[in-house]
Amino acid sequence: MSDFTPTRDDKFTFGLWTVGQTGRDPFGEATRPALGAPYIVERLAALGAYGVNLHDNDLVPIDASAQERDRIVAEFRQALSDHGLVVPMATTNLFSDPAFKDGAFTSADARVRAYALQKTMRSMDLGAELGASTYVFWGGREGTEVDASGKLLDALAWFRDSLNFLADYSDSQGYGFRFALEPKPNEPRGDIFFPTAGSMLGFIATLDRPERFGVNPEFAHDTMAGLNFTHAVAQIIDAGKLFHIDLNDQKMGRFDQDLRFGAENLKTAFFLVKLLEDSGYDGPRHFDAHALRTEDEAGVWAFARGCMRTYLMLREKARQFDADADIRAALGAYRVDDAELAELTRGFTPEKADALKAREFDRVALGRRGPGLEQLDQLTVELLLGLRG
Ligand code: GLT
Ligand code: MN
Ligand code: MN
Repeated sequence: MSDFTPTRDDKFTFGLWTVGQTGRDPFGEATRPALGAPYIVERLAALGAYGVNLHDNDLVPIDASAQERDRIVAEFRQALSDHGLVVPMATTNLFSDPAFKDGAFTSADARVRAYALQKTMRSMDLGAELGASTYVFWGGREGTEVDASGKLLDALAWFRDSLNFLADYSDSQGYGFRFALEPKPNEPRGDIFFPTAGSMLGFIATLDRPERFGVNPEFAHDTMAGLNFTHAVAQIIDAGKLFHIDLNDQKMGRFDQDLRFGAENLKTAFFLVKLLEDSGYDGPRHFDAHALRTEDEAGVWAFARGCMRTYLMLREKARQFDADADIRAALGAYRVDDAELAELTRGFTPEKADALKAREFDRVALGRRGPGLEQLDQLTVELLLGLRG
């Protein structure tokens, strides 16, 4: 039995911006010092992480000279190779600079849209140089407060044009990126375009090369809006579009809290881990979260260790769930299989339709059956509380 210490094989990753977060929020200044990127690499490696992800400006300041950029990147690459970490994912900061205050790819100003493309191409160059294979787009500023702007349909078209352009850029450079689009309903904009996984999936189908694009769902983003994150991830997996995932936690209906994984909704986290493991998803488990503002540096590493330990503990619980005889019996009783009906209802033929229409069902008996879900759920709670052997 594991002692829940992660190894590289668990593929846990953190963004430079996550453990590097200094506690700044809209109401208060930083509460802990910034950490250098090479130091973050060293500490994450010691904790058993697999990789580190970044925005361009997490590593290279937006106004750095070419020489400064090359020096910073060389030092970072040295740290990665010294400590055996990889960079599986890269992304662009298209939200912090005032130039992007009314959107990047969806700005009403053609100059901002062009600058966003330029910045993203340069950031893709950096990601490719660091070996990243996944490229995330989180459109934090792609939205509105004022729909009198009248740009809703234009914004969708501008966003599509930009992604098509960048997919072709990736091909022209031989980067081979898989792009992962990250939905969020609001914050920092009043309303962000593409608020849910389903809206991203619908949009991806309209791109020139939809096979290059998938989704990067985030636990907190669906939970903020009162949605069931595990259901969203199931739909993304079903569509073959789970290219990356952001794990964290969140109270429903609040500002984006980015809490430690499992800190708030343990049962949902359990079913999410079970779904990921059962599905065979083999990409990074990325923690897009940060330590509470109350914490010092020790609290940051306790946070990072906690994210990974909780994932591993829930993975162990998922194995126990599958092996538990009472749970297996409850699940067996819940599902009713019928080979003849399965044949009749799969693959339309006029004969099957006629046979089905002629079939007698005991509707009242169907409605009378108790599926045993209360018992199944209680067994799950007891398992999670460690009270089932
Ligand atoms: C920012 C945001 C996240 C995104 C990151 C990638 S940046 O922290 O809150 O959800 O995944 O751009
Ligand atoms: Mn995220
Ligand atoms: Mn978030």
